[in-house]
Amino acid sequence: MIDLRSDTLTQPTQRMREAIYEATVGDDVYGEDPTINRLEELAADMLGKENALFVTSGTQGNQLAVLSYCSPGDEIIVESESHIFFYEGAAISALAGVQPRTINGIKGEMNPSDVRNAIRSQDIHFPDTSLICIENTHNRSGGSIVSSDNMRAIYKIAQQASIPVHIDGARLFNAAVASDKQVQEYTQYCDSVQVCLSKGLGSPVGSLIAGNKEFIKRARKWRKRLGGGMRQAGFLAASGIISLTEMVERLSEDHEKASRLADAIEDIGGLSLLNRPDTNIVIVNIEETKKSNEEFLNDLKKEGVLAVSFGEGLIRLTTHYDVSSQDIDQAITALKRII
Ligand code: TLP
Repeated sequence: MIDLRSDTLTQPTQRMREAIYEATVGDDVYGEDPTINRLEELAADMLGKENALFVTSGTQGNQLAVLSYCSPGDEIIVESESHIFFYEGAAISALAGVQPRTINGIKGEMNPSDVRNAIRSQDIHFPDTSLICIENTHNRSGGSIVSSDNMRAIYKIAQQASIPVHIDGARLFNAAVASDKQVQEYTQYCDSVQVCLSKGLGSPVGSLIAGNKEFIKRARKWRKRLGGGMRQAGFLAASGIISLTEMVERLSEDHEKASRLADAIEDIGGLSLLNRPDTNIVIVNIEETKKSNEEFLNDLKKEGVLAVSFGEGLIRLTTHYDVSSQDIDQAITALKRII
């Protein structure tokens, strides 16, 4: 089976398995896991922030940011198709007690003046705006890159209003590699950032959040409250170190595969792209085929290819480490056959 459902599906590499086997570990709730400490230092350094924290998942990392910055009754500004709003089970409301103020972006980019207008003024009727979130790359727009110019403009507005900015950077390294920029070109325009190790970077589990010391201290406490204080989790961190040191540059291979897949899809009558992919996500509009998403995905599965539904008439194909160039050829053939 060629599994294009998500880049979360990668299996740990041989190097990761060796690092996991050899890891020196300790109790991280006591701060005594040397491998976790090393991963957190490495991440803080790469992301240009004071401190970092190893967390169970991207969702947990995002939620820790919301919990650390906000109080119940606050409002946070999020893009209307962002993961934090769309896919996290309303955790911002269920856990942090905040309400979302959504802004429709274009390919994930919120217009800075829309952000400025959405910030609440002081009025007894209004909630306080306590956080602005940016997702980069933006999953539901097809892994599109939010430009550093857009981020700079939003960050400036946020700073003028003394509101922190959090980046959901589950795939921020994809943005950096695809735009040939250092990841800090993006992270300089935020107060905190979440990056996933378990997507294109191939680790089995884990994310990191990074920010200043005070933020990480608060997030560490929230992580513990949520039961995310792991013990000898250095086995997972060992793989995370391989992700950050050996798996970043190779993301360009995933982008190249997505681009080739997109080229072929553009030539198949009945299929069209939501956007040209900037990175590793290809969203295909199948409406013209007159098949339901379910039918289309079942037909594709019969041809040995897995994809996911991404809304009415849309399916998502995601490239990753465990998808070879030959797999892409086969996926293209499968798409042609089912049309
Ligand atoms: N995204 C998953 C699904 O939840 C949709 C996927 O297969 O793409 N931020 C972004 C932008 C994400 O795409 C995801 C995962 C997360 C956060 C959450 O990460 P995890 O799954 O580690 O909680």
